[in-house]
Amino acid sequence: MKIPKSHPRYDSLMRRETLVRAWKAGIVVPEGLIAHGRGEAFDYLFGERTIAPALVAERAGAAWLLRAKRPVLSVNGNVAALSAREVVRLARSIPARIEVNLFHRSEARVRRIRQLLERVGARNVLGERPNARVPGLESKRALSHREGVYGADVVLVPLEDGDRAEALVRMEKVVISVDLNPFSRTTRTASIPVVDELSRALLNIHRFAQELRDDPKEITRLTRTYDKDRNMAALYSFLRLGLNGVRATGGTRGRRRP
Ligand code: PTJ
Repeated sequence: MKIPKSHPRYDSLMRRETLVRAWKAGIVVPEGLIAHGRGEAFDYLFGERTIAPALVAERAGAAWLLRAKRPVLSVNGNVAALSAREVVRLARSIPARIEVNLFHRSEARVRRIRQLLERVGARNVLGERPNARVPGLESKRALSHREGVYGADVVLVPLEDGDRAEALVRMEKVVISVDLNPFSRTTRTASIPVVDELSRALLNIHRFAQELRDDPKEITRLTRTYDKDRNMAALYSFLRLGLNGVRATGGTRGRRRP
């Protein structure tokens, strides 16, 4: 389908088209399309923009990734389809390993996602032939690499399921999630929950990493001062204010119409 550039929600519609194409190519699972719809609904509530508390979490996330000894970015089907280039760029700038780690795992899909990442410049992507299991997880999400998610000290988990986020926190890793659902188990469990749309979040984390890389004092300050509870409280009040604004104005102020 050709989407006119003039459409007020062009970016969002393009993301949907990209995901459908990736589903046809065997990168995304049908469940990934459902997950995306859930994310879109929350993004709409936030006005389809990055809100201030998300920026705070993104900056803290960048600082933790830069400070890490073994940082790892975890990639699933949706993340590969929507943001392969951004993942590779972020991995290079930290630098961090990339591991393909799937909930609906099949070896063929891990291989296809690894190849997609390599086509946009990734090297030594982990995922095939896993050599470790995250303890306490029944799902195939547990399959991982000692040089990857299993051995990481800081791990970025975009569009995660709550079970693995919990298991990784139990392993005492710093878990940075990206999930538009402010109430999901992942968001509630992660050490640094980023409640923002995936592509915007990755761009912002990359930008902050570039800014911070030569500023070790600021990196230390950010890792010491980030306060998850305060950040989430700010996020919930943004959400409340946004909803009150919708009630007061009939839903159009500051928002793009569908
Ligand atoms: O590729 P696989 O097999 O690993 O499967 C990937 C999915 C996403 C299907 C799997 O991890 C899954 O089932 O995830 P959940 O439990 O549905 O959670 C995904 C979360 O991501 C939901 O809370 C959505 O709100 C959120 N989400 C979806 N799209 C975006 C998003 N958050 C930010 N940006 C998005 N574009």
